[in-house]
Amino acid sequence: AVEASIPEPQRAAWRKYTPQPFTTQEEFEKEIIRHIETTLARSLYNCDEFATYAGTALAFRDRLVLDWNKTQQNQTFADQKRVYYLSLEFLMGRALDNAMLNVDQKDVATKGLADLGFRVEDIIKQEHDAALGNGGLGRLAACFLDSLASLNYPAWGYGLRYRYGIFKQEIIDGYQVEVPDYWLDFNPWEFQRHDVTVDIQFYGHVDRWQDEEGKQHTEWVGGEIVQAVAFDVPVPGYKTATVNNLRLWGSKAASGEFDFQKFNSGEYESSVADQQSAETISAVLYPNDNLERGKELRLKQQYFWCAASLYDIVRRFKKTKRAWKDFPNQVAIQLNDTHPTLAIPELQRILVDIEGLDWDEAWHIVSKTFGYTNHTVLPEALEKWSVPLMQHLLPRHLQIIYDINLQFLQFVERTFPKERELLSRVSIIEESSPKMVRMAFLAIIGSHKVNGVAELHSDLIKSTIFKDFVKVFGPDKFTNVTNGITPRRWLHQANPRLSALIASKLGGHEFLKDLTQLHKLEEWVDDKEFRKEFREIKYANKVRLAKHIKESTGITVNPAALFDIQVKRIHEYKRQQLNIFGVIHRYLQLKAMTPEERKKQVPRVSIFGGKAAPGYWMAKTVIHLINKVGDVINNDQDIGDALKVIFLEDYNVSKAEIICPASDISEHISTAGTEASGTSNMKFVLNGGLIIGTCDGANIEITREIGQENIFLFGNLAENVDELRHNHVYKQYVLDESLAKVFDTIHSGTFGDASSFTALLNGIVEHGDYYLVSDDFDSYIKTQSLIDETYKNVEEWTTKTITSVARMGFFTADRCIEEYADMIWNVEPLNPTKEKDTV
Ligand code: IMP
Ligand code: B1N
Repeated sequence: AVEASIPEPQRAAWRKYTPQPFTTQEEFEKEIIRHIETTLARSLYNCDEFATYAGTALAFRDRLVLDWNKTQQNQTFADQKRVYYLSLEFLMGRALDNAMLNVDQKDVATKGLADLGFRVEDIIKQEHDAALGNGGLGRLAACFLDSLASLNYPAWGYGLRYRYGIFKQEIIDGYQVEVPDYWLDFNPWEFQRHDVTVDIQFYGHVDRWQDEEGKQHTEWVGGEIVQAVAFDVPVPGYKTATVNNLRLWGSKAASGEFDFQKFNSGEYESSVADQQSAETISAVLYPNDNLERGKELRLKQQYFWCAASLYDIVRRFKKTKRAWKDFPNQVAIQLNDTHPTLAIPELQRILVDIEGLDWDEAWHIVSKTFGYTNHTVLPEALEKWSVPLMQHLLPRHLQIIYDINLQFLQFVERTFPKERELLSRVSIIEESSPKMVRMAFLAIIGSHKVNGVAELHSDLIKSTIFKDFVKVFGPDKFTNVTNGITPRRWLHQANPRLSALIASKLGGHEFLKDLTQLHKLEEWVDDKEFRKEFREIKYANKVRLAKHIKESTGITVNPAALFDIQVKRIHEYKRQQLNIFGVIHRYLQLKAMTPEERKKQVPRVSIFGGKAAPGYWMAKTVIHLINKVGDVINNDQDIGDALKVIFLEDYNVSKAEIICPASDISEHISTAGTEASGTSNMKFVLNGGLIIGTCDGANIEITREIGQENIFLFGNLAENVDELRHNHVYKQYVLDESLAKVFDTIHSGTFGDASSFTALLNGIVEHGDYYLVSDDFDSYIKTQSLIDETYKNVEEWTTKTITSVARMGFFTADRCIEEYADMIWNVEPLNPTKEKDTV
C-alpha cells in the first residue's frame, strides 16, 4: 500500500492537466520556441545554435521526464526486485541524439529545426559530452544502462557527480597537455534533488557498550560529516516508455550546528573553506585507467558514494515494510569492479550496528545481495588500501573487514586443515608493511557471484589471481558474462545509413532490439545492389572522418586509402608502440621503393587517438613518438598519399561515433592475456570494419562468431606469455632485423631528439620487453602485408565485412543484461504498458 501525497478527491485537476508529449512538428516547434523565450530568456534576435540546442534539449527532456515519473511510480507500485549498478564511472557521451532516436522523434526534430533555419547535426554537436569515465569500464556501464531501460528492467545506476570529468586532451608540439573539463555550465539532463540528501561520516572512533539487557552495541561516533546530494539523470530505453534513473551524488558541507557556531563566532571565512573542502570529494574523476594509486581522496570518494547509495537503497527497501530476510529478494547490487567494495562492510554495518541484526543473519543477507564483476588481471590495477589509512578514515569498517576475514579464515581452516599456506594467500589482509586490504578478495567473499567480462578473461581469473578462491568456494561461484555494446548508439545513432540499409532488408528496425536478427543479412551477401550500397556507406563514413581530420589537424587524407584505426586509452599493454613501430617499418619500405613501385602499394592512413593518464610517462612518450613520426611522414614528398599518420586529439564518446563507422581495419593488439575484453573491437566490426588483433579478450569470441577467415589474428598466445617473459630475462635476446632497423631509425634522430625515446626502446631491448613487442613484431608486420593484399580484392573484402556484420548479433549489451538478470540478479523486466493509472 503506497500513499500518495495528493489524496484521491483532489486528483481531478491533476488528471485533467497532466502534460501531453509533443508528437507533431508543429507542437515540437512550439515547445522549442517556448523554452527559448521563457526558460532561457532568449529571443529570435539572439538565438544561436547553442540556444537552439538548449531549447531542443529542454523540449526532449520534457518528454523523457513524463515517462520517467511514470516509470518510477510504476516500479514503486510493482514492488518487485530492482537492480542497482554501482559504478565510479559512467561514460554517457551526449544525450540529445539518443533521446530523439529513443522516443522515435528524430524526423520531427529534423524537420522542425530545418523550419527554424538549423541543421539537426549542427544542433546535436553543441552538446558537451558527459565524460564521467576513463574508457571501456565506464562506457560499459553506460551501455548497460541503455540496455536495462530498453529491456524494461527496474534498475538504477549509482555514481558520483564529478564537476570535472575526464580531462580534455590537447596536443601541443606533439605532447599531450591536459585541460580541465568543466562540463556543468549548462546541463539540462540532471535534476538536483534538494530533498534527497544523506549525511556521510568520516574519521572518528568506535564506541562499544552494553545495554540493560546485556546486549553488546557498537557505534561509530565523532569525526566529520559531509553531505551527499542526489542529482538524477533520466535514462530512456529505446522505443519503450521505460525511463530509468541514474543517481549521481554531489558532495557539499553538512549544514549542521557546527557550521552555525563557526558563523556566530566570526569564523565565516573558515566555515566557507570547510564547504570547499567538502566539495572536493566529488570534484574530479581520477584519470587513471587500469591503474590504482592508493590516494586518500579516492578512498573518500569510494566511501562517500557507497554510503550514500546504500542509505538510499535501504531507505527504499524499508518503505516496503518487509522483513530483512527479504532484502536479497528485493535488491540486487552489482559491483562494477572493486571500486564499490566498501558497500559490503557498509551494508553489514547498517544491518548490525544500526538495525540491530545479529552478525550471521546480516552477513547472510549481505553476501546474497552483491555480485562482483572483475575487469582486469593487471597487478597494478588491483585495488589495495593500506590498513593505517583505512583505520584513520573508516575505523568501524576496518573492524568489520577484520571480522569478515576472521570468519572466512576459520571456515577455510576447517575445510582445508592441512593447508597452512592457503590461509595467508586468501586472507583479505596482506601481511606486508604497511598491511594492505585486498579489495578483490573482500568483493569475492562478500558476493554470491563473481564474473569476468570475456571467456578467456573469466578462465584466466580462475586459474591465476583467484585460483585459491575457486578451491575454497568451488567453481560455481565464478562465471562469465562476455561484454557487449548497445546497437542503438553504436549502430543506429553513429551510422544511420547502415542502420537504414539493414532495416530495409530485415523489414524494419526491430533488429536493434534483437540483434541476432542480423544473421538474415547473410542472404544478401551476394546481392550486387546491396554490396554497392554497403560500400558507398563505408566510403561516406570515411569522407565524414576525413573532414573531421582536416578540421582538427589541417591534414588532408584520401578517403580511398585504407583507414587503419587504433583508438583507445594509451597503455603499454594495449601496445600502440607496436603499431607505430609497424608504421615506421612501412615508411622505411616505402622509402626504399621506386616511385613506380610505391604507386602500386595500397595507400594507408594510420589513425591513432586516446588519452594517457597524466602521470604515465611511458604512455605520454608513445603519444609523442606517434606525433613526431606523423610530422616526418606527412611532410615527406616521396611518400605523398601512400602513407599518412594522424593523431586525433581528445578521443571521447562523441568522436568515437564518427570514428567507429569509418574504419577498414581497426587494431586490438594487446599482449595476449592482458585485455580483459575490449568493447571497441565490437563497435568497429558491427560497423563494417575488419580487425587486426591478438588472441585476447573478446577478440577470441568475435573470431568464433564471425569466422577466422574474417579476422586478421596474429601473435603469441596467452598460455605462452609467462615463458616468453622468462626468456627475455634469462636468455640473450636478439631483435629481428626489421625491428632493429626501426629502432636504428629512431636512434638516428629521424623523428627528432632520440633521447626522448630511449626509455621506450630500452624497455624492449634491455628491460625484459614485458609486453612482448619484439616477440610479436614479425607476425604483426606479416599480417599487415596480408591485409594490404586482401584489401586489393574489393569483392573479397566486401564479403568479409558484410558477413562479419551479419554475425555480430551476440555482442549486443542486451544479451549481457539478460545473462546477468538470469544468472546473477534474478530480476524480471516490468512491462511499462501494463501499469495501472499512476495518477
Ligand atoms: P524513491 O524510491 O523514494 O527514490 O522513489 C522513486 C520514485 O518512486 C519517486 O520519485 C516517486 O515518483 C516514486 N515513489 C516512491 N515512493 C513513493 C511513495 O511512497 N509514494 C508515492 N510515490 C513514490
Ligand atoms: O574494462 C572494460 C574491458 O573491456 C577492458 O578490457 C578493461 O581494460 C576495462 C581501474 C579500470 N578494466 N579495468 C579498468 C578502469 C579504471 C580504474 O580506475 C581499472 N578498466 C577496465 C569493460 O569490461
